[in-house]
Amino acid sequence: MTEPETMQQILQPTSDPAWVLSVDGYDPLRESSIESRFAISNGFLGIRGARAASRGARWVVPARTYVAGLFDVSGTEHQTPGLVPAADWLRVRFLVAGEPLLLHPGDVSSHRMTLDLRRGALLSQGSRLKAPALGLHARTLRLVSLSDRAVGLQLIQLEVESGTLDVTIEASFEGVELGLINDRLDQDLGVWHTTQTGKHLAMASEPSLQIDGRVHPPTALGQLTWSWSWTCRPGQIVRFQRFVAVVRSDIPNTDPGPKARDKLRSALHLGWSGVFAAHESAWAKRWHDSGVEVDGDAEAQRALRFAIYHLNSAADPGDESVSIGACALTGDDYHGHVFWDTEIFLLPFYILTWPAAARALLMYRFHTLPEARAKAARMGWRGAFYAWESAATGAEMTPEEALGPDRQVIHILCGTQEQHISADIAYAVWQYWHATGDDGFLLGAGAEILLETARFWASRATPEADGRCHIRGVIGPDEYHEHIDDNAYTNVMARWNIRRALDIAAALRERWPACWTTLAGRLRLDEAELKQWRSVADTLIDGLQPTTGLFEQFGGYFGLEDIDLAKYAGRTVPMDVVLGRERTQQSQVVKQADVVALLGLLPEEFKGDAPAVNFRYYEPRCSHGSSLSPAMHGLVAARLGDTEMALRFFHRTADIDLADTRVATDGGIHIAALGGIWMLTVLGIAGLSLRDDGIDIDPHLPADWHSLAFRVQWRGRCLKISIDQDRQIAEPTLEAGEPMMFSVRSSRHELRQGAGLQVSTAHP
Ligand code: IFM
Repeated sequence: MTEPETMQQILQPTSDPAWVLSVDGYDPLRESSIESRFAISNGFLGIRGARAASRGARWVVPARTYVAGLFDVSGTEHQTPGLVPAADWLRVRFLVAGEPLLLHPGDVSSHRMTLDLRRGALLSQGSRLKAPALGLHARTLRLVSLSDRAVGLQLIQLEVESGTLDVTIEASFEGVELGLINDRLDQDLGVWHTTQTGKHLAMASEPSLQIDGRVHPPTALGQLTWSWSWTCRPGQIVRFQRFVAVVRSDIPNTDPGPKARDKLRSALHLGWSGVFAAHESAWAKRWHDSGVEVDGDAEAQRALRFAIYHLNSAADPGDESVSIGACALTGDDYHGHVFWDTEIFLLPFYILTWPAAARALLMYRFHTLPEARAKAARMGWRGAFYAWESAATGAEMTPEEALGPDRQVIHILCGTQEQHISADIAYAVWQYWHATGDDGFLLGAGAEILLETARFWASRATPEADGRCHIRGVIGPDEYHEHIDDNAYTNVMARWNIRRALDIAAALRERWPACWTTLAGRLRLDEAELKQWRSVADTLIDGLQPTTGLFEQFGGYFGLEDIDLAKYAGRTVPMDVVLGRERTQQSQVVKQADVVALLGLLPEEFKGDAPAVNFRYYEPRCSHGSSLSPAMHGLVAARLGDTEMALRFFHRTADIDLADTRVATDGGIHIAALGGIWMLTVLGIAGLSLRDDGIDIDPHLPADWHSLAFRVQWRGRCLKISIDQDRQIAEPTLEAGEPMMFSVRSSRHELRQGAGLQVSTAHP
């Protein structure tokens, strides 16, 4: 932004429909899902898209505000520690002649709420608030700054259309007593702490009001409350602006209040236009680095924009003490807990478009290693067994029980049996290092994660009479089958984890011997143990049937009841509800990509025609009972060249959060599915894979996609890749960094800055 924009301009959403998501009117049944979808976030602060006009006595309904890492046990509702919402700092009440303005459905019929994906802002406009003798036209904007993540901004502009009346605007915080314990409430600052986790939160705020360009001082002040009274007249333009600065401290007995005030002061110094400009340019940089352009399929383009918007909103490269929960900062579902979703479905996006964010997410796993070690030790194993559900410290957060659809208590075994999480984290560590060449990370953190997770597997797998090692009593990604033996996904990922750890041990010894001596000494790792790891990896059973090339999902799977899922097409509930838990467990019905996920992550483990053989076997048996599932299937279908099926899975994934039919969005968006859309597109449809000396693509564009273009970062280089289906060429451009290799399948080329390259994508 070169010229400072006027507030009028900023309150105007972009007119390009490809960059916005809009909703008109008010439908109480859809409100919760809209709030999730229209959430704004910067990875530190997340605010649900509660609309600016409600039917209640308040003008602004409470907008749940989440602060990354603010975990606590919240009251009596449930004892699982979860994210506790902070106070809603956006509250505004409008009083006409002393009475709160009540809105009725008809009053907000012209109301339009718009999520501006390009600028990362939520806008509303067109509300005609009609009190008995007053007509107002309102426009609003809210954002949480991507430039300074502590800062939020709210703007409201009112145009008085009719009526001369005494009015009051009251700005306050809602929920100051909710969830957190109040340390102090000053006029402009609140400080709270959590009940059990020793965290502190401070929120400092300053609103102001201008009438026809002149500052109107508050007529009354209270604790985090400001009000302005005046006589409103037709033609008046009233502008309200509010800044908030939020600071979390994880150090017990500290007061983050002064820091929040400092942050607020800096924001006030910049002013709303300065805050907006910095935020907008931070978003422009993210879109430059991570945007994906599809020509020829507007719906797919919209789905990608929406996905990339939320992915960019979810991460904070500046905070290594937090990771991204299953719903990011957009809702209460899963209590803000972190699952394998982050490493397997989100990290590919961050590694290739935002390495600093990827690094911070992996450092969170490094900082939570002590809890992972403690969990392994508690269960009688060695090394690091990460929490299936992780929060602030990395301690296991998976609830032990839940109520099933029939109100029966179900014992949840994932916290002890869904062990593949340790290999998933090791996988992401390796992918990050391989893609970025960040040796500092490897030496300071990554190697230790790889070694400790490998040590876990080597202690977890048991040699048996058949001369093979087995891993019994686990749950794979397909959570319908519990307490199973030798899950192919788990075992092959575990074997891969051990082998990569051995590679790293060898690399450290050769290239960084002093570092190896220190690390091996600290971990008490000797040659005999490395030898035992090698033997476990070499003898670990993997379920591969040499005659067919099929991996058996787990021991005994092929003997289970084979149910034709096509007969259940059109069902509205998950398959385990249709069949009941017991029958599902005795069947081959799969909840989500399991062997297919293995194929997506480690295609090199599938030789010859095994990729197609396994996909054809497992795809019809998958009921997609998890939002993670369709994208992984789409990725594999695309790589296998089944572009139509890939596109069907693309749209199915996009519908999870964008279609109005999915009530499950009420509790937050499904960030893994959104990461999956990017993976499906870049790793599947473009067929991007990383080599030791560069990047390879193998494109399979859907018929309507004339072209596909995106950027990736690889070992300090920035690369733009455009694939033109009509001309059957790929045009890679090296925008920054040293020469590298670029291949379309087996056609290899050196890529240099400033030297254009066109490579045929035609299949022979
Ligand atoms: O991690 C997933 C799991 O694979 C299926 N149930 C939901 C979790 C959170 O998204």
